[in-house]
Amino acid sequence: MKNTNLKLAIQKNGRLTEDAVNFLRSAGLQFENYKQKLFSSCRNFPLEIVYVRDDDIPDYVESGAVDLGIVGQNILNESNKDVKNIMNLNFGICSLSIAIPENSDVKVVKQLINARIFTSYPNSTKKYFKKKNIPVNIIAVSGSVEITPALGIADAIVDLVATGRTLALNDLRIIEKIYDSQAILITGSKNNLSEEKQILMQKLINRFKKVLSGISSLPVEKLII
Ligand code: PRT
Ligand code: ZN
Repeated sequence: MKNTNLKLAIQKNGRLTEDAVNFLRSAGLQFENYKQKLFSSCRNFPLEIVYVRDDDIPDYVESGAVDLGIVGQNILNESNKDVKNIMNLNFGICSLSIAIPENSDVKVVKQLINARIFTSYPNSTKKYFKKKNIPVNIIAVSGSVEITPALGIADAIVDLVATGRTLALNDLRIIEKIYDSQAILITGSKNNLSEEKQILMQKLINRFKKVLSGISSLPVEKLII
C-alpha cells in the first residue's frame, strides 16, 4: 500500500533533539516517547518522525527519503546539498567562529596568513578564507577542536560557539564570526510531492508558523478536519 504519510527527520540524540521534539509538540503533534524508537508515527497527523544523525539529514531530504528535516543551518552550509530552507526555528542558536589563543599577537584575520587552522567545518572555513584571499592551512578533525592550540598544532580554530564557555575554558577568544546558525526546517528542492502530500506539508508549515509567531491556539486533538 502506498504510504502517503509525510516524513520528517530530526536529530536522534544531540543538542537539537529536545528542542525539536518540544517544537513539534507545541505545534500540537502527538507522538510517543522518541528515545526507544528510530521513528514515531503521529497520532493526530499523517506524519512520521524519523530519528537520525544530524549530518545525514540534508542527504535524506535531498534524496527524498524524507520530505522534511530539522537541522542546524551550519550542517547545511557545510554539506552544500540541494535543499531549501523553509523557515528558521529560533533554537540551536550558535555561530561558526574563528578563535585564537588568548595570548596570541594576532589582532585581525589577515594576520592568519599561512596559519594552521583546525576545524570540523573545513568547507565553510575554506570558503571563508578563499573569499578573503588569505592563504591558510586547514586541517579537518572530527571533534575536540578546542584542544588543538594547547597541543601546539593549531594557530587558530574554527568551531561552533554558543555561550563562549568552551572557548574561555580553553584560553581561546573569538577574532571573527564566519556565520550565524540556528535550527531550520528544510525540504528538497526538486522533490516531486503528490498533491496530497503538498497539502499536508502546507498544513504543517502553517501550523509551525503559528507556533513561531506565538499565536498557536488551535485545538491539538485533531489537526486535520
Ligand atoms: O550525533 P550527531 O552527529 O547527531 O550530533 P553532533 O554531535 O554532530 O551534534 P551536536 O548534538 O553536538 O549539535 C547539533 C547541532 O546543535 C549543531 O549542528 C548546531 O546546529 C547546534 N548547536 C548549537 C551546537 C552548539 N550550539 C554548540 N555549542 N553544536 C555544537 N556546539 C558545541 C561546539 O562545537 C563547542 O564544542 O558546543 C561547544 C561550544 O559551546 P559553548 O556554549 O561553550 O560556546
Ligand atoms: Zn553530527
